[in-house]
Amino acid sequence: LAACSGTGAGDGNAKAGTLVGTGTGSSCTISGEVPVAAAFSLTGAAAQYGAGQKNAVELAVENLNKAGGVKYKLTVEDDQTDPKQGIQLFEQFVQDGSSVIIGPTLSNTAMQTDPVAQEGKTPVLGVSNTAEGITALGDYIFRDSLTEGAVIPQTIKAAVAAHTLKNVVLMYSNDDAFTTSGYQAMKAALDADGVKILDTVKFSKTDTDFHALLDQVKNAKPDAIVVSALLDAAVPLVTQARELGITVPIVGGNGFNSPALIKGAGAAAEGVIVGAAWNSASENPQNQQFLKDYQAKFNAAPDQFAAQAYAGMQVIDDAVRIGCSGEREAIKTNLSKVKDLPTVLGDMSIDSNRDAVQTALVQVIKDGKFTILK
Ligand code: 1QQ
Repeated sequence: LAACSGTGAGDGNAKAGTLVGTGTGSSCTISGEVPVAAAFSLTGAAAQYGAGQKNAVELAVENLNKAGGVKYKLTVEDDQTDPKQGIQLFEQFVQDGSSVIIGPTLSNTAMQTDPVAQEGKTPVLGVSNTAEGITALGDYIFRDSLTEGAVIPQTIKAAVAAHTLKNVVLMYSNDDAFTTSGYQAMKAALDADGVKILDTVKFSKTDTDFHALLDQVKNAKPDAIVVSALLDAAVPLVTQARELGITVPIVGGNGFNSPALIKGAGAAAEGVIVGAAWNSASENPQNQQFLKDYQAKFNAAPDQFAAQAYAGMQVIDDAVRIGCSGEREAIKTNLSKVKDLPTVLGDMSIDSNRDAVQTALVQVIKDGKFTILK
């Protein structure tokens, strides 16, 4: 084995009973298994996002465990789309010695769970949290998911350019951390681009009947509707908008980034514009391999949330190998050192705010598929 040439916890020889190994990078060898815990929404309102996340981390661990030198022991639990359940899981993960926590699925849950991990000095990597302020919860909190603030401005610019938008109506559910943050990013981007907001329409994430609100939207005669919503509201909203004869473009935030929108809204989803961290057709060889592996293991195609979850394990593995340590403090220190890591999402870095740095793109739904608009 190569002698450890790095700095930090990986220096020197392995101590018995610890997850500190020898070597760095591909030569890192750690004797014990590194325990990784994930909390995803496998039931409840966000289950359509969580299922693929679980699959993807399982696949990633399976592949990473073949690389040699470092082995991960993965536990995935269901937060039930309920912050209270999420808090219980995080308390359990902190107590049971998990080296790092992945998740939870929703920012709305993360706002309540991440302080538990921060308090318990256990690093967290969010893989789908896009609301402002998540990583500001503490120095143990990281994410590989681009924020609404990072993605929405280029999404709005691309929509404005494609459809010469001058006047829009903004719609959002005001009882969720992610949708509220998305709304703020949308408003700021529209203001910056000189697009007039004719009306701002609020609803609840549990609403499914949008007819009255959409009548109001239709009467305002906007050039587009800009929507910050999760799937359970997004599907009926988009469907009913088309039923009511609203034909203008609909622009969504990260909540729209799911094949479940296309499946649920059918033809009504055509033309929907959404910013994204990943396009399935990316020729990145890692992505091509990921598509193949995922299809073979789960007999289904992955979505953006699955790709981000897979990349999350790649980011954790890089951090572990940088310090050749699976200890909490080392992972916390070394997550910040992940730079230009080739992943299924493309090259990924973690910045000094513990947020993801990665190229975003803008998609439009065409013929039942997410295609690249810009
Ligand atoms: C958040 C999101 C959701 C769409 C993740 C599934 O972006 O809650 O932050």
